Amino acid sequence: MKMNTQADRIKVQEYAAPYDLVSYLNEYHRSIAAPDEFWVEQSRLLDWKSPFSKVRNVDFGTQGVTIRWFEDGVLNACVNCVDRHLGQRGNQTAILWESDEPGVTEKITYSELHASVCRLANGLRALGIRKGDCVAIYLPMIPEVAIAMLACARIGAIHSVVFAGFSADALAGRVRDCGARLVITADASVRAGKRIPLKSNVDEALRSCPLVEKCIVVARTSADVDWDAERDVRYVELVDAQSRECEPEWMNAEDPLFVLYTSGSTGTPKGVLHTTAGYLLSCALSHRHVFDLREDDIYWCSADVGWITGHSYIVYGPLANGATTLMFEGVPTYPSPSRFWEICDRHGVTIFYTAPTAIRALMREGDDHVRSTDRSSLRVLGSVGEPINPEAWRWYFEIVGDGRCPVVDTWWQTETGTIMIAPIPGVTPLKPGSATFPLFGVEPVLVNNSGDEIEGAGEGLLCLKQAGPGIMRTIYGDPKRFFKTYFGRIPGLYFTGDGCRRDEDGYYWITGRIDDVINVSGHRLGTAEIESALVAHPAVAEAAVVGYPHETKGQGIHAFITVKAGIEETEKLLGELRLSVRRQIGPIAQPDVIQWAASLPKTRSGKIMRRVLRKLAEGQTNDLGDMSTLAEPGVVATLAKSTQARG
Ligand code: 6R9
Repeated sequence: MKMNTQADRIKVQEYAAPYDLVSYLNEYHRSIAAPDEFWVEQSRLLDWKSPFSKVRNVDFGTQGVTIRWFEDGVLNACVNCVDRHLGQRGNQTAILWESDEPGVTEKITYSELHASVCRLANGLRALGIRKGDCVAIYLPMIPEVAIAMLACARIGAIHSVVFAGFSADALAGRVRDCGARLVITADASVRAGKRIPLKSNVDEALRSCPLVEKCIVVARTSADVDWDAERDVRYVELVDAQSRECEPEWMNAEDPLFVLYTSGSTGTPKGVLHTTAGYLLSCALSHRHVFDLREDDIYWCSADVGWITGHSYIVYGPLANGATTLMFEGVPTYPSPSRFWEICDRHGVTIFYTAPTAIRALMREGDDHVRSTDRSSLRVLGSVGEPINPEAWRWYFEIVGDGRCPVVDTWWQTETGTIMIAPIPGVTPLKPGSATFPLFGVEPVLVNNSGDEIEGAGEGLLCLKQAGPGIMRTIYGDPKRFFKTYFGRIPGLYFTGDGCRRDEDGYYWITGRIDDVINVSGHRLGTAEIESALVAHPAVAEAAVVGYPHETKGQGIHAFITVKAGIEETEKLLGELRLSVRRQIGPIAQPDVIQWAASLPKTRSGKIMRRVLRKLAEGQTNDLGDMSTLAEPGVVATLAKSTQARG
C-alpha cells in the first residue's frame, strides 16, 4: 500500500488527482470572495432555455430571508438530466438497476430513459396534472421512481417522494401537507426476498386525503391488490398509450422542483422546498468534484431515493452529469454480507457512496465477506448521513478500498440540498472521521452559545454564512417556521442544528445534532414525532424519547413511558407501544428500549430534562449534572434505580 501519512493526514499517493490542493483552495477562496463571478462560470454546467441576467439575490437577514439564484433564467431540470445527453450518450446506460434478487439487472440507456420519462409525463398531463401541482411518489427502489421524479420535473409538477418504509399514517400526513393531487405507487416492494405491500398503505392513507384524485400503480410483483376503478390507474396501461415525445414545461430558475419531508426538533416533519436551477447546478457541481467523476465511471450511491441523498446523488447529480447511476433495490446483507461487493464486481463499480451505519454493520460481519470479493474496479469511496467513527473509516479505507481509494466523508443536510463539507479525492489530505473542508461557495462558521463567532480552532454550533445556490428556499406552506428554525437563532447565519469542531489545521469534525433530532442508521427522526406516536396510545400518560450511542445504528431510540393511573406495565403493552410507533411512523422509528417511568424529571417550569434522560439512556446513573432546576429530585433517583436494575 503506497500511502504517505504526514502526521495524522492520509494521502493516497497513487491516486491521480484531478488538480492540486493549492488550486482547489484558490478556487474555493475565489468562490467565497467573488461568488457572482464564480457561479456565472459554473452555470455553464447546465443548459438554459434562456439565460439569466441576475446571478444572486441572497440575504440572510435578521428580519427576513431572501434566497434567489439566477432568478430570471429559464430551463428544465429533466431536459438537463436526460434530453441534452441524447446526442452523445443516447446508447450509454443512464440507470443500471440491480434487483433484490442477485444478478437480476436492467440497463436503461439515456434514449430509453427519455422515452419512458416522456410517456409518463404525457400520462400525468392526461390525468390533469399541470405545472405547480404536487405529485406524491411512494415507490420502492425501482427505475420507475427516477422516471416518476423526472416526469414531474418535465411538466413542472412538484414531486414529493415519501420513503416507502413509512407507514400509511406518515404517508397521509405528507400527502395532505403538500396538497398532492396524485400518488404514484407500486403493488409492493421486495427486500431481502420478502414482499412488502405498498398499495394497501396507500389505500389506507388516501381515506384521509380528499384532494387525491388519481393513483398510478406500478406492478412490481404479481401481488393481488384492492382496486378502486374510479381512482386507480395501471402504470403500464397509462404509459403504453402515450407518445415517446413530450414538450417540456419551461421553468423559471426559482420555480419549485420538489418538496421532501424531514424531521425537526419540534412538531410535524417539515416540507423542505428546493427550486430548479440552483439545486440542480449544485448537484451537478458537487457530484463532479467530490467523486472526481470521470468518463466511463460506474457510480453507485446505496441510499434510498426517499431521502435527500437519493434525490441529489442517485437521480439529479449523476444524471445532470450524464453519468451511469446504479440503483439497488435490496439490502446490504441479503443473501449474504458480501452483496455490496458482489454488486461492485458484477458491474465494475468505480465510485461507491454509502452510510456509516451500513459500514459498521458489515464490519461486524467480518473481513472475509469483503476479502472474498475483488473490488479492484473501485476508485473512490464515499460516506454520508452521520458522523463516521475513525474505526469504521479505517475499515472502509483499508479493507473495502484496500488502501487505494480515498474516502470522502460528506457532510450536508436535506435543507442544504447538496454536499457542503467534504474532501476532494486525491486532493485533500484525509483525516479519518473529519469531513475536512467546505466546498465551493460554502462558508461555514462556528459560533458559541451566545452567538459569537469562534475564530481558528475551537468547537461550537455549525452555521453557514454562505451556502451556495442549492440550499432550501422555504418550508412548504410555512415561511415563518422556516425563518424561525434556520435563521432565528443566530442573526445573519443559517443554523444547521449540528455541533462541530475545527482543528488547528482548519479541518471540520461534525460532532452530531445538538437539538432533539436523532439519527438512527442515518435516518433523521424527531424525538417529538416518536413521543406523539407513543402518547397516542390510550394507556400512556407521558412519553420522553432520547437517543443513545448504538454500535451499528449510530444512535438507538430510548423511550421513557409514564402510564396512566391504574394501567399495568406489561409486556403486552410494550408490544402495543412498539406497534403504535410502527403504524404511525414506520419500523425505523420503533424504540430499541422502552423504560417505564413512574414520572419524568422536569424543571419547575414543566420542561422535561432530556439531558438527564440522555445520560440515563447511556447507562450513566450518577454524575447526572446540575439538577438545581429539577422540580422533584426523587424522580431521578427512582429512574436511576430502574436503569441500574435493567443492567
Ligand atoms: C444528507 C443527510 C442531516 C444530518 C446532519 C448531520 C448528519 C449527515 C454527515 C452527518 C456527520 C456527516 N450528517 N452527514 N454528520 N458527518 N458526513 O444525511 O441529510 O437526512 O437531512 O440529515 O445528518 O447531523 O444535520 P439528512
